[in-house]
Amino acid sequence: MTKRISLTQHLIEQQRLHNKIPSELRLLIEVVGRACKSISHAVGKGALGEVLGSAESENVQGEVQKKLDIISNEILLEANEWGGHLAAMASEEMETIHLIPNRYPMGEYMLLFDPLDGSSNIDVNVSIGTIFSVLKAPEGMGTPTEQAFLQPGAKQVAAGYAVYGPQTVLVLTTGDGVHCFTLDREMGAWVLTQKNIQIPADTKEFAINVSNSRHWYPPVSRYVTELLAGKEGPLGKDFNMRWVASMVADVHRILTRGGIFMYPADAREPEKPGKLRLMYEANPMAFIVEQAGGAATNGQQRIMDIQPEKLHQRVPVFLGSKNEVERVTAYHQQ
Ligand code: AHM
Ligand code: MG
Repeated sequence: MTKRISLTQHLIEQQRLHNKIPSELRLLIEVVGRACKSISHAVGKGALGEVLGSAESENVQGEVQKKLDIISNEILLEANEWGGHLAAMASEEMETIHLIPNRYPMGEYMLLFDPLDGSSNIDVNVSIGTIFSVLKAPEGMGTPTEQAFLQPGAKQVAAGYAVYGPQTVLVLTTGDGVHCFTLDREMGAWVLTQKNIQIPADTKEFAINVSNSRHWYPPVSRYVTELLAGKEGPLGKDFNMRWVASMVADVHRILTRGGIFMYPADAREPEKPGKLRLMYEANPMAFIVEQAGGAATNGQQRIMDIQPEKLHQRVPVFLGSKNEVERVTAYHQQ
């Protein structure tokens, strides 16, 4: 049997090699990993745990919250409050930032998360996940403010996601490649199952919600028309299409076999560019995708270079196999 490497061992060895995972950051990643195990457990219970269905409340984006959205948010908050590694947290499910209670020490990191991504898939038993991003608190910050969080994605020190699917996996980067861990459900342990994941630069697979096509702007319409034209069209090859409607699952497929994922802005509500949120969806996924050799843009520029203006700001997203992301980005720039 090949030797199993746990998340802890992997993090310690990475620290020895690259000196980028100080013990507080390691604690943070392990605590998030533990919280993801709890979320995976709650998700896995489904109807038996009475966790399905709506919570009859709305989040700051005006979306109806599911019971599991709230449970997952609580799990991540509780797990991360007491360790002394965090200065503050922010979540898709909370309007304002969450400060560390006074009874606990404050650390130097800031954690952002989408506790349960792909909410529309919870009740239908399709893959969902958790996305997280880690920033450093600005020096001499004092009491954390929303302003302290508004750093471009290039400043992330770690990012990752968990997918709760047929297997539960945790995908992680601290800026030295992308590594994947599979949850051994009997042992309750994260086991390293893939190192240095690379996204192929070319692909024959795309992901976009085509039901919005009548609202698309011309560069996206042009690009998707070319994809659909297949071998006979200007791209000269046939493309397949997949859309899970859970970004975590769509990105995980792209990390596994390549592809391009798009959630563009469209003409419906120009003040809301796209659906996905910059700080806890697009930035962490962009960091992971770039670390795996792919690209991530908003159609105009690298996602990780965008200076955030608001915690819950939305952003158009094009990410995945480099050559296709560059093509659709060039169509926007023309
Ligand atoms: P959520 O965070 O409320 O679950 O919304 C984000 C999700 C993404 O995971 C997914 O790519 C997208 O919404 C799907 O949107 P649509 O239902 O428009 O296809
Ligand atoms: Mg989400």
